Amino acid sequence: MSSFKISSFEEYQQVYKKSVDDPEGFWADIAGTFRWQQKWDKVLDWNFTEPNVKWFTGGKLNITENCLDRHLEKNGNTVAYIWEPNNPNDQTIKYTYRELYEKVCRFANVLKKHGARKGDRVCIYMPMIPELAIAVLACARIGAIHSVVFGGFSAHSIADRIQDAQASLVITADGGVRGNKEIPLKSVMDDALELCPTVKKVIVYTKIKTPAYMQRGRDYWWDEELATVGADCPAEPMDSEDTLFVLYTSGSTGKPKGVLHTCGGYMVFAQYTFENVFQYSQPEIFFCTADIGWITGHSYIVYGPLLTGATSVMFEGIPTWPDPGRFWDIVQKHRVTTLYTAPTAIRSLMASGLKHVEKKDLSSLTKLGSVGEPINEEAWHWFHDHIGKGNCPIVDTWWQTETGGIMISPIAGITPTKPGYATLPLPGIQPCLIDEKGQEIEGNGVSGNLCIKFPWPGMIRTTYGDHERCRKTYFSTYKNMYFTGDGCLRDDDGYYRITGRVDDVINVSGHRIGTAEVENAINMHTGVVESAVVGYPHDIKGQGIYAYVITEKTPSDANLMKQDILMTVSRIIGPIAKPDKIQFVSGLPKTRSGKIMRRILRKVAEGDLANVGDTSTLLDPAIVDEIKAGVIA
Ligand code: 6R9
Repeated sequence: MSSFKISSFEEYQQVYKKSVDDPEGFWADIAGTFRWQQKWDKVLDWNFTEPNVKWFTGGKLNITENCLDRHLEKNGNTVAYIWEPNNPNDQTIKYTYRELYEKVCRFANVLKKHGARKGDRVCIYMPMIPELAIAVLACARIGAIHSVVFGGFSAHSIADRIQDAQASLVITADGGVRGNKEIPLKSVMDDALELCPTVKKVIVYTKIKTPAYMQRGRDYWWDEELATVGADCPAEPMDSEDTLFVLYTSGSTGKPKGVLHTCGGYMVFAQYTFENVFQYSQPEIFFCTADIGWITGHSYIVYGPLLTGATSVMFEGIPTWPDPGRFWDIVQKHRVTTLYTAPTAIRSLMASGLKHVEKKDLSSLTKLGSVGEPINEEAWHWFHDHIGKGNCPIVDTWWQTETGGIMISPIAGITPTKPGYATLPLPGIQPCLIDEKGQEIEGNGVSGNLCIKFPWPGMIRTTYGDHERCRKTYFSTYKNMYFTGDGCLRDDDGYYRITGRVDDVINVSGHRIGTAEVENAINMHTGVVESAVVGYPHDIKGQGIYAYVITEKTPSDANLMKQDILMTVSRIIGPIAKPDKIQFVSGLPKTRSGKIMRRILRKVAEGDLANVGDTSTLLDPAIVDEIKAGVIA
């Protein structure tokens, strides 16, 4: 179908060069392989000062016609999803492209029946079941903007996101199961909805048959509604630059922002990156272990694979249940060829020992992928040797919610790899390293802040409802550059190695968490005066969360107060943001202007007490000794 799959390293180099010399021609060729209702007039319009980025303007399309309709004639009976349930004894479900198409169209009609129209925001809060993908695609079918909220977020977090997006409709389930835990999704959503007057309708899928409160006139059962609508649903014509979705992510400030992606560019980029990086062709079986609540799931469980006509595994559960061999059982059972997972999962499975790997038949695997955080060499080698048996290339893919798809990564089997390196930019991507003064650092064997100097189709267009925030966050640090927030090294071969965030974002088990967000949550707890949160190296999670907390008075039961703080953070954000360590302190190291010196707090949290550096500019240098003395190892 496509004509953009690179097949050798020489070709990569040539195509890369072409993509820099003539970016518009390069992307136009790729875009030409899609189904457009009307061709674009102009490939690209841009400046990074406002910023204003528009791709394929004047073009009309619907991404679901490219994900579904265009496969029907020849590949309608190809399996789109192999759904693996949480409980290995339950039934696997397979949906062909035709079945998926039918389910999407019918559910899209349910959304229409309940008033959803092009441009309306729909919040989706569901477990990892096929209906989640169906809900996402049904929104896209009618031009409604989906905002998927990860099933692990609290009512408070959901409410924030619904309010920010002013969503009018919610799609959820009675509950979900992960491992041996049941999550009462509807009940959490009901708490959120108390704070969300914009939501008029809620569609509820029955998954675990847990009792659910169903408010008359607001809440409707998914299955019952399906029976009331027709099967046909024409795809809404969308402009290239109409919004496809919003996905909230954490930044340096307390409030998560809605990263906004548009229809045409995101579509082109999702398929281009999927097909090239993973070198996908039928009948390979692709398994991305992410949750659709994160960007990785959006681009490489839903859109990228479906646009490509791929067969993917969607997994409801967690890697460690019923035992830490679950991923390998799934690989064996479904003859998975490509496994795309996160370093944190690799490290945790590595820690549980080879006994869970040894008896599994992993011979179907030909390619491996990693995403979400830097992969340490030990984990890389374990993945390579014990899962890939030494003959599967690993693609270490660097990208972000804001980039829409993979940016810097090996092309599987084509780019020579190096442990810990995301290697080289994909054709069409122009990264650069910038020094403190804002100057580009040329040459190799250098490091700096990672920026991108030319637009690509999948990039963020704005932060929902607050364009100024988008400009400030990404386009104001360096002139005419998109700033990623990551530090990066380019070695003597020109290979890129991402070294981690240089802002106040920490990466816990591959999840982005803003330190300010966690601080705000802790500060909401009664008796807390102030707090400061930093990341520290954690063997399994990559980074752990270390919180320094000042209390009004010495807690009578310090342990209980710590538990209470954890409960508060769970309530306000979700369990993923719970600090690993809490240290009560009487003060924080502040400069005379009142700024917290996080550098010092980081050093202490890392256990590097000898190197906290100069403390003479602090308001109260003595506080550092107290903090050092109380450090939690
Ligand atoms: C896709 C995704 C983005 C941040 C990013 C960076 C880190 C992602 C990485 C990586 C090193 C990789 N990150 N992939 N760091 N090597 N291969 O994870 O999006 O959740 O928005 O996180 O994750 O720090 O800036 P998102």
